[in-house]
Amino acid sequence: MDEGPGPFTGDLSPPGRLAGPGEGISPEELALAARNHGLPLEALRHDVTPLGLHYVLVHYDIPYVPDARVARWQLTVHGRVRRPLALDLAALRSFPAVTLRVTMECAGNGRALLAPRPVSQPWLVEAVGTAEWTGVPLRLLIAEAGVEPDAVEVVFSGADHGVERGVEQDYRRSLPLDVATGDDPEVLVAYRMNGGPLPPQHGDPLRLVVPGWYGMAHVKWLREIRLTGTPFTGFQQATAYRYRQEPGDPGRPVTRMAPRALMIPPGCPDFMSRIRFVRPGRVLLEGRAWSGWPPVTRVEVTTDDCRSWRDAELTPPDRSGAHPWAWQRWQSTWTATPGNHVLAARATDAAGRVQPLTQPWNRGGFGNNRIQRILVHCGPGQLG
Ligand SMILES: Nc1nc2c(c(=O)[nH]1)N[C@H]1C(S)=C(S)[C@@H](COP(=O)(O)O)O[C@H]1N2
Ligand SMILES: [Mo]
Repeated sequence: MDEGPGPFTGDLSPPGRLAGPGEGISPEELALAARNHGLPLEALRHDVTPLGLHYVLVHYDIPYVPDARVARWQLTVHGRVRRPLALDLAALRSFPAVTLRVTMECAGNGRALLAPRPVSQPWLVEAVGTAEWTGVPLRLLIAEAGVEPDAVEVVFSGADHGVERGVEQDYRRSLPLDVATGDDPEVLVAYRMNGGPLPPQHGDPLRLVVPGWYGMAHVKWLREIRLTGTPFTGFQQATAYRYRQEPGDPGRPVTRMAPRALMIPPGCPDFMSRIRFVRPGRVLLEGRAWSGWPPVTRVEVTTDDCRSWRDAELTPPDRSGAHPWAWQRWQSTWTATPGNHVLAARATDAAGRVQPLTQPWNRGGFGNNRIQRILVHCGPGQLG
C-alpha cells in the first residue's frame, strides 16, 4: 500500500545533480515548486505586481515574526566598521526613505527547460515580479557606521536557517563594498513593499533590495550586516550561485539579470496542455522585458517559430526613465490565421546582450534566458 513519504531511505541532504535522460520532475522538486510559486503570466499586465502574484522563492522555512518580535527586531551593522550599529525599525525609519520600482527575477528562472536538467526548484519562466520597495539606502547605513580601510565586502544574514547539500547555515550572501555603497543602482534595506509592510514570504520585517541583480542577492528577514576584510566564502556565495560547467570549476559568480522578454499568452488556455486558443484576425501580443543592464533597447516578436522576426513597440527608455530598474512594456499586433503557431519574443539590452535562441547551459541552471515559446491554436468559429 502507498502510504506517502516513506521511511528514511534517501540521502538526508542530497548533493546537486543533473536529471538523467528523460527523468521527469521528482516528488522532491514538486514539493519545492508547490511552496515557491511563479508569477501567473497574465499578471505581466500590471506595472507593479499586486501582492500575492509576485513570485516567491524561499530556500528553507518562512520565519514566524509576530508583531511583538517586529517591535524588537534589530538590524546590526558591524565587522570592519568604526561604530557598530544596532537599529530597530524606528531608527531605520529616521533615515531618509527612498522608493524604487524594481523587477526581480530568480537566477534559476528557466532551469526546468534545460537539457540536461539540473535538479532543484523547477522554474519554467515565471520566476519574476515587480514591486515598489521603500527603505533606507544601504550606503547611508554604512556611512553612519564608518568603513575601516581594509573592508572589501559586505555580508548579509537572514533569520532563516536550514541545511543544504550537507551544510547547515543561515541564508547569507555578500556584495562587493563598491556595489553595497553605490548609488546606481541604489541598494536598499527595505521595510515596505507596494506601500505596506513586507508580507511574511517577502522578508517581513526587513530585506535587502539590489536593483538589477538576480533574486539571490536580495536577502530577506535581514538581521545582520557585516563588513569583512576578506571575500565571503559561505555556501550561497562560493558553492551555490556560480556559473560552472563542471562540478570542480571555480565558476563565475551569478550577479545581474540577463535580458529577457516575456509575452502574456494570448487568447485563452486549455486547462491541461496550456495551449492557447485564439480566433482568426487581429490579436494583440504584449508583455514585459527587462535586463540587469538596462534599459532594454529592442524587443522582437516571431509568430512563425523563429523563422522571421519583427520589431515590437517598446516603452522607450526616456518615458520609462522614472523607473530604470523596472521592466518595460512592449506590444505588437498579429493577424492570426487558422492553424498551429509558435510565438516568441526576444529582448536586446543597452549593453548589446541579446536573448539566445539556444540554451545557455550551466550545472546550476542559472541565467537561462532562452526565449519563451508559446504554442497557439487558431481555430475558426466555435472553439471546442
Ligand atoms: N533570507 C533569505 N533571503 C532570500 C532567500 C532565502 O531563501 N532566504 N531566497 C533568495 C532567492 S533565491 C530569491 S530568488 C529571492 C526571492 O524573493 P521573493 O520571494 O521576495 O520574490 O529572495 C532571496 N532572498
Ligand atoms: Mo532565486
